[in-house]
Amino acid sequence: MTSNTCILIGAPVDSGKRRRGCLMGPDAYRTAGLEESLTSLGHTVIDKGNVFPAPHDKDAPDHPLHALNETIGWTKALSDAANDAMSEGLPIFLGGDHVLSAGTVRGVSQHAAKVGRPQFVLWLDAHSDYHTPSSSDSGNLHGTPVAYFSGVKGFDGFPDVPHPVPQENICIIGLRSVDDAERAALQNSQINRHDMREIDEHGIARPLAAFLEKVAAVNGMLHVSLDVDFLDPDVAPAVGTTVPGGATVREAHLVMEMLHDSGLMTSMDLVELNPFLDTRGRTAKVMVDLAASALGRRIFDRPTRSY
Ligand code: HAR
Ligand code: MN
Ligand code: MN
Ligand code: MN
Repeated sequence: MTSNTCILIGAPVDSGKRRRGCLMGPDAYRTAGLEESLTSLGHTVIDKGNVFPAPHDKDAPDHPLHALNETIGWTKALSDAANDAMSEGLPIFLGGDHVLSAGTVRGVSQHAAKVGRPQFVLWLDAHSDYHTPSSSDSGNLHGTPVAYFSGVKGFDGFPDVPHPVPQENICIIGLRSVDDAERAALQNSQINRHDMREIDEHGIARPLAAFLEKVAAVNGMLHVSLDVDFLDPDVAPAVGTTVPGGATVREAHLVMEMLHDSGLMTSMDLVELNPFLDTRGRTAKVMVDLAASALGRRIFDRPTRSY
């Protein structure tokens, strides 16, 4: 196994929705032993502590977009942190809610452009998070990062996106809660999207293997964004937006194991963990185990196979 320098970056973002608690996520991952798990796999681990949002105006409580200014502050700070960390190792962003990926993906894409490689994103989520601020009914910006980093217009006040991730370089797996506006926009896009029905019918390995081949063919950089609600709430209850019918623990591990075998993952987000809703840390532990599988934990070595 190749060993990495893993850069842990706490992103206690809680501004992307109204229900509070994701700000405790980074410490829950630390408490669940993420650093120790990765170290035991032979990696060098550097915990950089937590990021803080860039200075921003106070948010008006009655604004239709919840905590817009704070979210813009996070996007700026995390984009810089991500861009910097990419030259030091493999950053793992400890969320925080999913709006943090507006910043992290913007930052890693800037780095990819600098080194002249295409950026890809694997989005593991029950939701597509493809709203614009104006199409969102909830006003919760954690439902918007995919639109932001792929260059959709309408993110007034946010930093511009000089290197948007091309639609065909994005793959969403796990979908089972997509709003009408998102469905229409996705159907008009080149984004690769796989709902739970497809996974039920064909398994999870097939769409993932096809996507990884595309990344490998062009020596792409791969950012993986793992939302807790990708998993079934029976096994990962600590999330504000539970949607029944999610990935099993084994399906999620297979994704992580295949990612590791591919050697393609260059950065990762762990998002939407709300420790306030957890039972005895079980969701934090599942997420730590998944991150460990993505970084090489295995029972036995096995020959490469095709799907
Ligand atoms: N689509 C819904 C909205 O925009 C729910 C979005 C929920 N997003 C997350 N992350 N929990 O995937 O409000
Ligand atoms: Mn603030
Ligand atoms: Mn999400
Ligand atoms: Mn989600």
